[in-house]
Amino acid sequence: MSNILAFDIGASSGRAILGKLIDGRIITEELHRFPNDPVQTGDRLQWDILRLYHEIKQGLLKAKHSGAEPVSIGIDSWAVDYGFIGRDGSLLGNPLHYRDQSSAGMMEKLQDELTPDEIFKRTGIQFLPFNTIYQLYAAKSSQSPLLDIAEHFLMIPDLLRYFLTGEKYNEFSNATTTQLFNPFTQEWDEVLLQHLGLPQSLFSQVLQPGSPAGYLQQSVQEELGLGPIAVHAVAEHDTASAVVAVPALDRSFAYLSCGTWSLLGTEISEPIISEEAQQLNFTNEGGFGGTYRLLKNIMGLWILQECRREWERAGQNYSFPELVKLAGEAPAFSAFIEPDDPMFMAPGDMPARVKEYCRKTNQPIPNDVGSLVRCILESLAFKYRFVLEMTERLSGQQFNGLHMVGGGIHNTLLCQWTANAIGKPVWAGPAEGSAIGNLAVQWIARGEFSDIWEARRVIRESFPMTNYDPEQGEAWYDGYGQFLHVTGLH
Ligand code: ADP
Ligand code: LRH
Repeated sequence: MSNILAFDIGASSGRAILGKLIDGRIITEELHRFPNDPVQTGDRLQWDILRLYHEIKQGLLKAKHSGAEPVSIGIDSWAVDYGFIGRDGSLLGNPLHYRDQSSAGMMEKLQDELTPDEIFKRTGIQFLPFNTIYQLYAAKSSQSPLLDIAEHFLMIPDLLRYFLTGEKYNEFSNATTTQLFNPFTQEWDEVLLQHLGLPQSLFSQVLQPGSPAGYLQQSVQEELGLGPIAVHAVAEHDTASAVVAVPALDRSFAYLSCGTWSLLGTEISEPIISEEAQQLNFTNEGGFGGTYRLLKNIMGLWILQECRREWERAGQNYSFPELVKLAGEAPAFSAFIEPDDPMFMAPGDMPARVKEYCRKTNQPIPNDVGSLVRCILESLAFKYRFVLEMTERLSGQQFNGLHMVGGGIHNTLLCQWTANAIGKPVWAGPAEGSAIGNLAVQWIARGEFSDIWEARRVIRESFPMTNYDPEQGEAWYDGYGQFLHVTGLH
């Protein structure tokens, strides 16, 4: 049976997962896992892109040494970020992290020139301050010298794929997250590009997920001692790959991709670009096979990751399971945060910010680690309910449960609390959703699955799914009222 390889690089870590199809089941093996640590240089926060490329090569070497040279490779990663390629084919500068401060205030500034209505009608994409459109506007506004010499715009997976193959393509699911792609024309939006003063020639052909995207180039083959392995464009936005892997049987389903971010929504066949969608700040990101992902970003486990990092800096090391255990022992419904308050966006002293939020909303201050983690996790669970209800309203569907995928499902307390908060079952799995969705699209491209629904059925049969039924209904119902009151959400 042929082996294929998925590289899935999230904002906190990356992995190389080998996939095999044996007797109609998917067998995966994690060959390589590596941290994705951004680097602060002066006041700039950047991705260590060459280290990530190095780790991809390590993954390829590990595949070779295990005797499992793959016949196909796909790469997915987080969205919105990009690099430029110059005249000589080399990377110009270093990609900025979407949490870098350089695009702060740019969304508002651009909206003084182009109305939000105009931007939303042309793209269907939610307004997030770090969307590529605002990053590029920031580069323009600061007269970045890179813009004078840039010949090609490549997003993170495009760039890593280009290093492997030497071929320059953009990919559909990720391209939509720029807020510069027009889903009606299926092209980069001329009006928006013109307004930013960016030439069309900067942007490349947009490949649909599942398209062939070249082969390992000669120099890479020689360096690694490998053959001309095929590279496929997969659903290269990690959330798009995660949605491919949702093991739903019903065409109408809700999902929560739970990692650094929490992305909650549903899959639709046409973008919903209405006044209501804009007002609720929902997005219509591109998916596999011409589908769209009607969803909303929720700040997610980022807040917990940053707390952990802060405690580590202070010499207190906690693993995620330890933090979850402490949260389980802390008193319930004591204090809440609105996870999407902009104060939680930038890296920094997150425990202090959570306490500050509680102080300014006149709530008890969670002073110990367990109470603080509990405050974050309960607040996330309630925010999931809030966004799930919005998704139902906007899509005109009623969901009888929520599929959860991503590393966050290792947090069994969060899964249970989510079920309690929404008052419906949570079906958790697979944890490596993005990598499995990446593999699935390669198998579809190779004709080994007929379509996404066959892929989803096989994923369901190959990976365990844990059911969480809602508990303590009344307490969580009352808790939700308290959450809405404190956060002012309505
Ligand atoms: P990303 O792809 O965005 O980097 P992942 O999908 O790998 O993120 O999910 C990482 C998150 O999963 C961590 O921030 C952590 O909160 C959670 N997580 C991972 N492993 C565990 C665990 N054993 N127990 C509890 N939570 C976990
Ligand atoms: C999740 C994710 C999300 C984007 C954010 C930048 O990893 O790709 O879908 O909004 O990162």
